[in-house]
Amino acid sequence: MLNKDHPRYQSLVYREKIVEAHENGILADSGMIAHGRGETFDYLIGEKTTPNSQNTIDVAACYFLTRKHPVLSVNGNTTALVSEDIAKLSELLDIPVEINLYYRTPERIENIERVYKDLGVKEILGTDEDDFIDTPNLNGPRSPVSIEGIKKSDLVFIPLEDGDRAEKLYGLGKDIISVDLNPLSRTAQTSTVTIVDNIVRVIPALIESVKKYENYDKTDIQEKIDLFNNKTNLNIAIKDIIKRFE
Ligand code: PTJ
Repeated sequence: MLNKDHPRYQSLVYREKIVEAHENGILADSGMIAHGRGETFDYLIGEKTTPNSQNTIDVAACYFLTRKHPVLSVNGNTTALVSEDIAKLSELLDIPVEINLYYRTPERIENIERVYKDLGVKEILGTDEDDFIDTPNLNGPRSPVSIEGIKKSDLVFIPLEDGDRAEKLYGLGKDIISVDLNPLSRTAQTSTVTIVDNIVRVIPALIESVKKYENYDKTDIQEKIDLFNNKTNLNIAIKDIIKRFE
């Protein structure tokens, strides 16, 4: 029953998806708070992909194209907002989707697994049938990771979550690509590549970018990676916000 003329129509559509995912046992209760946090930062960045974010998305695409075992780690919020695009990205790159939840319950795992199964994802990891191993120095329900997935991976894509896991996985020598609208969060600050943008814009843009860069020469792809510096990227993201209000 949403009015398409409403000035914040898109934002209301995503809120509805969030509410629906909560009703369907996909989204954690706190997922609503996390979404509201994200909305605030999205408002500050202007609710669009900046040139700096587009460049970071291109760098992320280059990482995906050069690593042997990338994994897409998903939680409730990511599933609520962009499950279809995650399934497309998983197919395009032929890489697994691993469910990793902060508020892990068998019911939520089952509900999220069903979403990706219905979308035809070939390899879904992190379910209760998996063989797990703990992430060193990380406590809590996010610590166990699939031996075939995140444990084996050299690149983990972690959209939208809190910081300690990104830090610990990075410490294990893995490259971390995160998507976080808050450029100051611990996840943002400890990742190899931080895309400061809304996940709903990032995944479609990332799919396009992978399609573009897969035709590039390996040396050009490596050069794109080598020229990137995440600290500079985050500083530009913060300056982009300040510039909007000067
Ligand atoms: O599904 P679970 O059980 O794994 O729980 C997931 C949540 C999101 C509840 C949990 O990871 C959490 O509490 O996260 P935080 O600490 O609220 O962090 C979420 C981060 O994502 C914040 O920095 C938000 O600004 C950011 N964020 C929220 N929505 C979006 C976003 N970033 C990109 N796109 C969004 N749509």
